[in-house]
Amino acid sequence: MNRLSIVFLLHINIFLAITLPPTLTVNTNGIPANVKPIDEFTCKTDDGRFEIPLYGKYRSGTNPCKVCTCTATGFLCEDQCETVPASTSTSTETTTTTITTSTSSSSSSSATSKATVFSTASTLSDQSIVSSSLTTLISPNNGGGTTTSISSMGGPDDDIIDSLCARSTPARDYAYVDCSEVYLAGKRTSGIYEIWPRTSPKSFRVFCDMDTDGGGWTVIQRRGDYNQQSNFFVTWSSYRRGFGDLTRDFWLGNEKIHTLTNQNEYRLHIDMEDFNDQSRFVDYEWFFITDEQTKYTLNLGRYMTTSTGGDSLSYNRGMRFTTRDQDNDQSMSSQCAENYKSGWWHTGCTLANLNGLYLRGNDSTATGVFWNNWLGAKYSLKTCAMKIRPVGFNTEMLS
Ligand SMILES: [Ca+2]
Repeated sequence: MNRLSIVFLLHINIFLAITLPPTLTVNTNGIPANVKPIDEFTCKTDDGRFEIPLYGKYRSGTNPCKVCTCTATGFLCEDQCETVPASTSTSTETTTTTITTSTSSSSSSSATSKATVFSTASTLSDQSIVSSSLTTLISPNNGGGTTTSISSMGGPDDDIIDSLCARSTPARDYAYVDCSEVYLAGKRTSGIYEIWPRTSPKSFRVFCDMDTDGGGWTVIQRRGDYNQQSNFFVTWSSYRRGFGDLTRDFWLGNEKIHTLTNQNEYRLHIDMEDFNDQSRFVDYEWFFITDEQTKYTLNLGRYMTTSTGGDSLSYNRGMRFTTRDQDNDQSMSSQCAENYKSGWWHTGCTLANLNGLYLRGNDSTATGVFWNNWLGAKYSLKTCAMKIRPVGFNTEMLS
């Protein structure tokens, strides 16, 4: 061994002496502690159903306000429903608008709204959380999300993971359960916002209509005369997940619509336009869809007589969702989704086909975007949008 080698080994020994602990810690079971790879460290939830990796987050199904982070010493939980001063909230919001008046009343309205909404939490099942993949909750390496930067919905669920960890700071910005709460928090510009329905295991982006009839609408579907058209004649899994572009035409996704419409009582509003600058709207007193197990069945209140477009949706009441690859309709002889080129709550088959082909006006095939009781089944509309808002929204605004 030459002199150089001896010097080298001496340095290595000095280095190891400095960097390594003198002894390995051993726990009471005789197993060396701290040897478990960090990516295998987990925290088990109280109910024993889930193991959450280190730094992963878990949202309680029984207390939606409680969000827990797995740490080396167990879950560290925080109440994300705390109301922070409105000024703090708006200062961090990238899409904050011109509303500057009555921040205190806005804040209290929001709190009132949330208290009302949460009072129904105990009636909700944990099923939606169980049925969702909790592994998607885990995202120790992600960065912060924004409310406006990403609108595409067609990709994997990964694109909405980012927002989960971002939610913890500041909590209030990501605590809105729908667009009505976004509105009540003072954000009055239509656009894309982050929401987190109470029974959803993760947040996601939606388009909020803050202009129609007082605003606060969460848009669940939209069609329009865009150069680039999304394909609505797609499969069950696409309708479940959602597709399209929130800034253009899209279907929000049956799973998201399910979690949204089961956290509160929602009104359904549909706006429509033809190619002659005529427009109509319809309202249904309430609206929700069931879970995937029961095929996202359409539950629909009465048609409101103040509507102008005619009642073309009551015919589909109580129907299961049908897509090109899953026939849940009432017709024994035909596949309604195939016949009408849409995913819809087909009966046998339908008077409304808002997810049909985008055919621009008259078409003889009755496969377009139609609302039969306005322009018939052989006129494909220029625009339509389906949107929901809590039934008590106006009352809350006045209180
Ligand atoms: Ca059939």
